[in-house]
Amino acid sequence: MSGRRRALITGITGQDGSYLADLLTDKGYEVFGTVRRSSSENSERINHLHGRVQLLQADLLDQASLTMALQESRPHEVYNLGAQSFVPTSWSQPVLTAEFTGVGVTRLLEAIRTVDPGIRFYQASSSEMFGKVREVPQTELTPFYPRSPYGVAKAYGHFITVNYRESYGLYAASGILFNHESPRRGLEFVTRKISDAVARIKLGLATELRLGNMDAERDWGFAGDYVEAMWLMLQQPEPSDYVIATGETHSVREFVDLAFAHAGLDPERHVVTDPAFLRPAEVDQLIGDSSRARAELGWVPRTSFTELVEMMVDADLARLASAARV
Ligand code: NAP
Ligand code: F7E
Repeated sequence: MSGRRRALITGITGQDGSYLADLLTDKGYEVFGTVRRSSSENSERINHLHGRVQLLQADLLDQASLTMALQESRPHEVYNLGAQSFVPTSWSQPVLTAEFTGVGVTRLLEAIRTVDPGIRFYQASSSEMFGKVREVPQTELTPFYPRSPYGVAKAYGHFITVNYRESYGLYAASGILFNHESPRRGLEFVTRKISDAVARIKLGLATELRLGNMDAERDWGFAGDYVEAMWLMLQQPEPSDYVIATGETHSVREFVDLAFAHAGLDPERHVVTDPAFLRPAEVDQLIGDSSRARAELGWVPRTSFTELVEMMVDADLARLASAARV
C-alpha cells in the first residue's frame, strides 16, 4: 500500500464514476473502482484512465464481493455511485432496482463495518426522492414523496445511510443531487437523447426525435461540477447530508429549443411526441436550494444551463462526425 489517500468508487464505469475518478486521480488519490463481470467491454468512459485506476470485480448484489473489494483496496473513502439509475426501467424491474439501488447500500455499509468502520462513506442520493414535491424549492428538510420504484429505492438508501451514521457513528454522508448531465451521460436519459439526435439530424444520419413529456421541468447541472461536491462532503469535520443543485429549473422543451438552435435546426420539423415515453407517474418539476452546500462546503455550480446544452451538442457532433469519417 502506498502512503497516498485511497478511494473506492462503485459505479466507476458510469457517468459520475468516470468524472469522480478524473477528479480524485488529479488530486493524487490511489483510485479503485468496482466493475461487474460482463461478457463484453463496457469501460468506454474510463478508458482514458487506463493504468491510473485499479479495477476490482464486485457487485452490489453480492455481499462477499463488496467485503473483498474493501479488503483488497483498504480505502479511506468509499463513494457508492453504483445503481440501476434509469427511472423507466425501475417500473419494469422494480425488485432488481430495489436490490441494486436500495439494499445494495446496506450491503456496502455492512462491508464497511466489517472491514474498517473508519472509512468515510458517500451515498449517491437523488432529487427523485422529492418526487411529488412538498415544497418549492427543495432543501435537506423537504419531506420525500417518491414517484417511481427508483425514487423509493433511493429513499431507502438515503435513510439507511443516515441510520448507520446515527447507529454506529460511521462517517456516512448523503448527497441529494439534482439531475446532472454531460457528454458522458447515458443515451437513454432525455438530455443526451436530445443532444445525440440533434447531432444525427445535423449530419444527415436521422430525421426525427421522439420524446415523451416535454413539459417536465428539471434543475439540470453539469456532472463535472457535481462530483466536486461529493468529494467536499467527505472532507468535512462531521458527516451530513447536502442538496446539490443549480437553483434553476428548465423544461424539456427549453432544452430541445436550445439544442436545436445551437445546431441551426428547427425543432418543429423534427420533434414528435410519442406516448410510449410517458411514465406511469411523473415528477413534474424539481428545483433545489443548495444554500447549505454553498455555505458549508464552499461549493458552487460553475456551468450554466446554456453552456451545458451547447457542450453536449458540440460533443455529439464531434463524436458522430469523427465516426462518420472513420
Ligand atoms: P450511471 O451512468 O447509470 O452509472 C451507474 C453505475 O452503476 C454503472 O457504473 C453501473 O455499472 C453501476 N452498477 C449498476 N448496477 C450495479 C450493481 N449491481 N453492482 C455494482 N455496480 C452497478 O449513473 P450516474 O448518472 O453516473 O449516477 C451515479 C449515481 O448517482 C447513481 O447511483 C444514480 O442513481 C445517482 N444519481 C444520479 C443523478 C444524475 O442526474 N446523474 C442524480 C442523482 C443521483 P455497469 O457499467 O456495469 O452497468
Ligand atoms: O428524464 C422527461 C421525463 O430520464 C427527465 C436520473 O439520473 O435524474 C435522472 O432521472 C424528464 C422526465 O431523468 C423523454 O418524463 C420526456 O420528466 O432524463 P430523465 P430523470 O427521470 O429525471 C435523477 C435525479 C436521478 O437520480 C436518475 O438516476 O424528461 N422525458 N421525454 C423523457 N425522458 C426520457 N428519458 N426519454 C424521453 O424520451
